[in-house]
Amino acid sequence: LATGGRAVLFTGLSGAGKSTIAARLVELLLEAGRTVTLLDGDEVRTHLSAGLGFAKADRDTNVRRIGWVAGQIAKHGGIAVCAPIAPYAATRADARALVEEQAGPGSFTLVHVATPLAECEARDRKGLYAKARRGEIAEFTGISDPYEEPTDADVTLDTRALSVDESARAVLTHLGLG
Ligand code: GGZ
Repeated sequence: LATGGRAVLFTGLSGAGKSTIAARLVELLLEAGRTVTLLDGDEVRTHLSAGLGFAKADRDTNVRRIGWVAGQIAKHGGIAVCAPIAPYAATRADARALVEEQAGPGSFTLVHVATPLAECEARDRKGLYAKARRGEIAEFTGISDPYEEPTDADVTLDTRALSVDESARAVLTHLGLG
C-alpha cells in the first residue's frame, strides 16, 4: 500500500510549542497541495477522547486513538498532523505500529519538540506549571507525572535555536515534501 499518506506525531511537554509548530506545518502542507488533518491535543480531547483524564491508562487510550485515526487518514492518502504530549515511549511505539500497519512502513514520523522543562516552565504561557507546582493540577507532565524522552525520534527540534517556521520547514524537509 503506497498512497503517499503520512502521519506526523509531535511529542513534547506542555508549552513546548507542539501546537504552534503543527499549525505552521499544516499551512505549509496545504500550500504544497496536500490534504491535511490536524489532530491537536485540545480538539482531540474535546471530541475523539472526550471524558478521558490524565492517568496513564487514559493518556495511553488517547494516544492510541490518535494513532489509529492518523493511520486511517494516511491509508487514504491524507497527511495527519498530531500534537499530543504522548509522554510514554511504549505508547508512541503503539501509535507508530498502528499507522504503519494501516498505511505502510515509513508512513509514520515522530517529531520530538525538545524544549526543556525549565524553558516550558519559565514561559508558562497558560499558567499551568504554576498551578501544578501549587498542587492544583494533579499528574501534570514534567512536574508530577513522567515524560519519557524519545530515543527513536525521526526529527528532534531545538526550539531555542529554531523559529516556528524553521521548525515546521525542518519537518517538511524530513518528510520529503519541502
Ligand atoms: C499534562 C495537562 C494536564 C496534565 C491538563 N498533564 O499545554 P496544554 O494544556 O494546552 O496541553 C496540555 C494538554 C495535554 O493533553 P494531551 O492529550 O496532549 O496529553 S496526553 O498525550 O498525555 O494524553 C495541557 C492540558 O492538556 N493538561 N491537565 N495533568 N497536560
